Amino acid sequence: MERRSFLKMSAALGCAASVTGCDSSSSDTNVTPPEPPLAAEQQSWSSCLVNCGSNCPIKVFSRDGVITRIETDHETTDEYGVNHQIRACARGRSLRQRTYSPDRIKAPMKRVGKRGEGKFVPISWDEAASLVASELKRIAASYGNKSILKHYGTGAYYGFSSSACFDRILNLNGGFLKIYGNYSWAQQNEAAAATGFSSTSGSSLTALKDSDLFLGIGYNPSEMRQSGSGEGYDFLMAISGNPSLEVIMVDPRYTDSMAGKEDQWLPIRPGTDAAFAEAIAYQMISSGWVEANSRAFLDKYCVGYDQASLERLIEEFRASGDAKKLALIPYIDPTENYRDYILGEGKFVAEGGKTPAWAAAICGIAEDKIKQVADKVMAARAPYIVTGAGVNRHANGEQAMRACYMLSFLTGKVGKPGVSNGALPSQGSLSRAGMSGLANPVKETISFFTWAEAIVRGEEMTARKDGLRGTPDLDTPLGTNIKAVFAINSNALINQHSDCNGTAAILEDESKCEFIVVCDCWMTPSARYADLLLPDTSWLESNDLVNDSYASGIMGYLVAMKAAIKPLWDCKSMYDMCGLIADKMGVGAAYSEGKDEAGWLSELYGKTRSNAANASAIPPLPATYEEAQKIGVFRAFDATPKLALDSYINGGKALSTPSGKVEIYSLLMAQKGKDWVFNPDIKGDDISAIPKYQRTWEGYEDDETSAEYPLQLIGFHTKGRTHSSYHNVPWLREATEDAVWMNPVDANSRGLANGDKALVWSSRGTIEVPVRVTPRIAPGVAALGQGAWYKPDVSRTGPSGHAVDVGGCINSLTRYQPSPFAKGNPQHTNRVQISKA
Ligand SMILES: Nc1nc2c(c(=O)[nH]1)N[C@H]1C(S)=C(S)[C@@H](COP(=O)(O)OP(=O)(O)OC[C@H]3O[C@@H](n4cnc5c(=O)[nH]c(N)nc54)[C@H](O)[C@@H]3O)O[C@H]1N2
Ligand SMILES: Nc1nc2c(c(=O)[nH]1)N[C@H]1C(S)=C(S)[C@@H](COP(=O)(O)OP(=O)(O)OC[C@H]3O[C@@H](n4cnc5c(=O)[nH]c(N)nc54)[C@H](O)[C@@H]3O)O[C@H]1N2
Ligand code: SF4
Ligand SMILES: [Mo]
Repeated sequence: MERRSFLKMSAALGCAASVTGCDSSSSDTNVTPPEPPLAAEQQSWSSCLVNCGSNCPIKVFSRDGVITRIETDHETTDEYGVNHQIRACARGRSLRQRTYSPDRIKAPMKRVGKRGEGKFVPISWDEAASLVASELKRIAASYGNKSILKHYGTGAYYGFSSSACFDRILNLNGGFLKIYGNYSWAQQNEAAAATGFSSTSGSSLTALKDSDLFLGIGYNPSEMRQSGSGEGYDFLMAISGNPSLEVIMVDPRYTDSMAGKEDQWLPIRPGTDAAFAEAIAYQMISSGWVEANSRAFLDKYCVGYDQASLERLIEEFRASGDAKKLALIPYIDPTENYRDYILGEGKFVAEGGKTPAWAAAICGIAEDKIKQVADKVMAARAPYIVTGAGVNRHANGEQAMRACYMLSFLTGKVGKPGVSNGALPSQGSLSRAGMSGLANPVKETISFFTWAEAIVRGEEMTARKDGLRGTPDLDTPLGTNIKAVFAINSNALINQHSDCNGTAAILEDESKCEFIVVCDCWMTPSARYADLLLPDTSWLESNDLVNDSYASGIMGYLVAMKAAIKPLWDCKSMYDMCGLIADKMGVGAAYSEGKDEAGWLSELYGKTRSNAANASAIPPLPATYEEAQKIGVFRAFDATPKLALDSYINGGKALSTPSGKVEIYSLLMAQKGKDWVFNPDIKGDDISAIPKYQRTWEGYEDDETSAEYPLQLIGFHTKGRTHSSYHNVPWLREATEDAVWMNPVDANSRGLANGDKALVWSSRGTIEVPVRVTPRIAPGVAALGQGAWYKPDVSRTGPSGHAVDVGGCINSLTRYQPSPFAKGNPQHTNRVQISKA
């Protein structure tokens, strides 16, 4: 019965997927005529667990084992700040189509062709589990556990049946190589920590009610936090609730976060925010404003503003007798201070001051506009500045973020109502208990971004050269290349990592990495590079307990998910598949701790329910998980404004920097800048203790590449996908155009009109995409939504000398070049040329 209705369902979906070829009024014989309902419709709660920062609840209707329709949360009276609805965006609402997508991986599969060719044969779960168990044993014995990598992957924010199940089996095998950092925030996390806070510790958006100036730099919550209760909605409510707030947005693109809601859009050249920020600082300092208004704040709460500040720090460290502090003294150079750098004084005389005229020539924002912004920042009673992660995903994103963070501190008002610290706004959350991945005996970690390099030269990678962590000293190498990769809910094996063509070449060499496991639901570009494919159940087939995720806006929530349908085909949950592998490894009992899915869910629910942090949930969490599944959604909204650095400025609690203060002069950066080695051939590959605008490879000022590749290309996070997730949903491909944005000036000079097919190429690859000619992008800059699926057409060679990627994946163009401090991904720093295809 179930199979019969599913087949019927597929026919109906096939029709929906190709709207143009399917006319309901015609005599199309492929359409199965509707039949009377077979059974009553059931309703259950699921959740969209993609990495957009929210986990929106999804209401799933099914009949006779088949999903019939999807609705969103509309359970409440939708009063903002009280019980507003957590409505899913277009992506979540397309989950029925995604669940029944024809490219679902339906059974475990083993590679038969060459790696990357995409040829597989189905195998049994028994064979799949045995293969993983034996390969784990073999590779650990031959190369050591450090050679087994669990790769970055963010496709499914499950609570319990998550990729942590793989951590368990890998740890029960003696451990694995872990990664630090992430593709989202690598540079900004390090930049913020070096300065003295977390990159998500900004004042909450409810604090905007007390502000009079909002300066958003690369901040686009309307597109990247789309949930009905997400940051985009909080932002809209905050700015519309404060009509006297002036909103200035700095972005190469005119984003949906503007769309008429801004007072001013300043189109900036990518990678030049530091120059813009420094010119504002120049105005603030050279006019005497800082001396008169914020000098006392800088002296009390920060180190490194001027020479005297650093001299005092040396004295203080000397007097402390603390060995760690004493060891840092040689790294403190008082002549290398922020004030002198900005004004072009002291050792910076030859460089000159960072004047608005200097910055304008770099960042493309006119000198008088920069001066106006500086005047507004100085005049504001409560300036709220936020720097988005688009600024961090650049060649020297660390410096760019730090340069922008400085502006808030120069005002001397951080800690006051309505003021923030430049970081992303704090969010609300309910917390849920999760399953432990068990202890990992391997101590070394590599930057998430350097994994493919570690397949080639992990052996010799060190802390000093490659930012390795967990080694005894700067020069002890990792000692092994990566020999096995587990890519679990990850498309970063190729699609989301930089330089697809370069990565493909590394992965295709089967002598290098010997075993690649991909666990996914769909046949993605990364899945093609697997040796073994493990088909996971999708969210709508799963029971789980999830919270709002990590950036869901001020509203916190929990969703008690209940499988709407049984696992499709031969798919298994990660918990169950890893259970089979654990059995083959002979560690089944240690893996499961004697619990099945229901046992785990009930235990985790119990812990979640007794967590005092969830006491504000509405409705209150009932006694059992089964009861919670009937209710589905629990929410909490705390409207009390959270202020950035409140506990430090207003509460006297020291920061976690070596000085305990906000470090304008970062001691850790000073230390690593001196101790680590950098490549002098790579422009901008060094670490400076004070934030500095830097010329970087393929930046606006890179004259080595500007003639051949005259356009700067940035990626952005598009509404049509979450990264590569949801790319295979035809409805979304129709709803959101994937086209490269070009300014009319750049398009006209190339004879390109709206909708024309164009080739975009860098030295790393060529893609083919349509053109969108729009004044919403700065001249000289092109922009492309990231995440489209890499699809090289080997029958065509592009101007770069590579097969043309007709899928239009931006990572066919991006460069693999770890940033200096975080060793992070500079995926928005690219130079390209574009011509008619
Ligand atoms: N050029 C460029 N590249 C970028 C970025 C950029 O801005 N520009 N952004 C970067 C950022 S910020 C990030 S976070 C990364 C994201 O990179 P990834 O973490 O790889 O994110 P996704 O592309 O969403 O891929 C997630 C994978 O999980 C799979 N998946 C979804 N649901 C499930 C499930 O239930 N079970 C299993 N097993 N698998 C599932 C999806 O099919 C998909 O293959 O990309 C980075 N790459
Ligand atoms: N719809 C949707 N939402 C998402 C995601 C998605 O893929 N799709 N991904 C999620 C994830 S994992 C993450 S990490 C976040 C990413 O969120 P962000 O990192 O904030 O997203 P981006 O689109 O990369 O960048 C934000 C803005 O910065 C701008 N920008 C790029 N370079 C520069 C620059 O040099 N200077 C300035 N001033 N602006 C610049 C871009 O034009 C863009 O408007 O989004 C999350 N939300
Ligand atoms: S993609 Fe994000 S905003 Fe959209 S439904 Fe999913 S969780 Fe919600
Ligand atoms: Mo991300």
